Amino acid sequence: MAIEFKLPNLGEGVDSGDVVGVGVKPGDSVAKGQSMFEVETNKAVMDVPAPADALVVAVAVKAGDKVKPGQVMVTYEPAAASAAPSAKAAPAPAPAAQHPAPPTAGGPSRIPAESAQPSPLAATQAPAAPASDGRIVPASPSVRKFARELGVDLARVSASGSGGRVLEEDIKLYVKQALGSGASAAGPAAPPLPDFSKWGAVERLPLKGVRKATAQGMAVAWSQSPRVTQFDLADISGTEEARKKFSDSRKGRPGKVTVTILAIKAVTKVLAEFPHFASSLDMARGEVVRKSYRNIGIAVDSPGGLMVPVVRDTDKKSLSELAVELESLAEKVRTRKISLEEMQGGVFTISNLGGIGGTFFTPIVNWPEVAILGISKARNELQMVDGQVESRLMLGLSLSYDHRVIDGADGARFLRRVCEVLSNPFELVN
Ligand code: CAO
Repeated sequence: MAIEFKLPNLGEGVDSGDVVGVGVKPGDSVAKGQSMFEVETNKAVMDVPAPADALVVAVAVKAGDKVKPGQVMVTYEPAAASAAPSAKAAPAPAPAAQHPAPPTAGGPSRIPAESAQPSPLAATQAPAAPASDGRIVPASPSVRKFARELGVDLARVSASGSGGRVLEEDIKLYVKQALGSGASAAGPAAPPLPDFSKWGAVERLPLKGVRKATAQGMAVAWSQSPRVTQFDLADISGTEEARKKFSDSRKGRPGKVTVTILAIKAVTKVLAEFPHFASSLDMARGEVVRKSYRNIGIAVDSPGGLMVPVVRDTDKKSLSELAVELESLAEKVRTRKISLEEMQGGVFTISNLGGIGGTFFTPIVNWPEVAILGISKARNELQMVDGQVESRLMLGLSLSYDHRVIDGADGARFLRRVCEVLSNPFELVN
């Protein structure tokens, strides 16, 4: 009996992807776990593995197709049913022609898409359809029906019932919140564009992958977070001297302690004094969600686009441990090996453009966080110190924050403290 294999869950918040590689054709034998497709989502390229030893009967998608979880990818017969001999390994999917060349010889990141529960094979006759993230969300049949009628994905609803059950009130709250947010993920509809070709030649490039995710994420962040940006200057002359000495003493060892690492330390320290900067606002419930863990996202520029991997437990790590972790995460971003999990769970973000230049900028809060620190290039400036003009190394800092949660005075105090900590090597390591 032929079985339809449907695309499993692609990860939290990922509702579609582009097929960039097809590694099977009708008549192929595949082994369980063997990669059949490569699907590029807004975060990474994922392998879609075979769910069982099987004989491929038909392939329902081709390179370039947009696919969604639950969509039929192949029809197959289980190896036993088709009396196929033990499946042999087929070649890995060839990247489609339009897939951009990977930045390194290692190739694009391949993250196996997790199987939907209870099993992707049960897709045609699943008793209770799993939520979009593949989980079976506990809810009564009437609540399920209610969600279906409103087109609500249960996986996205915060459950307040016992044992994680979603209640009807939870769905109403979710809908209220969604309506309250006004704009769609891509922002409010913009007026139609003029016909640019009237003025000269134009080229239209598809908006996809990381670029598309960035466009959507920024529109959400911009519309959701009424923000203010505060600027300040940190005198890092002494710290930079200490950093250089420390770096020289560690030459050749992994984990370079850079300005970004010092900023992670400083922000972590100041978050302990201003815990509401590590929160999120739940307007629907009328609550501020305060997080006591300290995971800091770092904006990383890469050929694949801007990504924000998260350095974990920054309050428990030394400068060199943070440096080793950031080096590894930045490398994974640049070689497209970063996983979704490694880009989730941040409470605050740092964006350092100092390697490129500029004085100040206005970073966009990485919603649902409430604050982000932008770092510009440190430069020598003449400053008055104890009545004398001196050349000091000054680092331009820009703190954007969500004014619904943070008042201007606290924004200024927070940033001043970051400057103080960054200016004093003893405060940094204490
Ligand atoms: N001012 C002066 N010097 C700086 C600096 C700054 N703001 N930031 C870094 N430097 C120094 C470092 O201390 C290091 O000095 P040494 O060579 O003397 O040790 C040198 O520049 C190289 O640093 P780096 O850039 O390799 O490492 P980093 O840890 O500072 O930064 C990372 C890592 C991942 C943040 C960076 O490589 C990057 O991708 N930056 C871009 C972030 C971005 O795109 N932001 C925009 C987001 S919004 O569109």
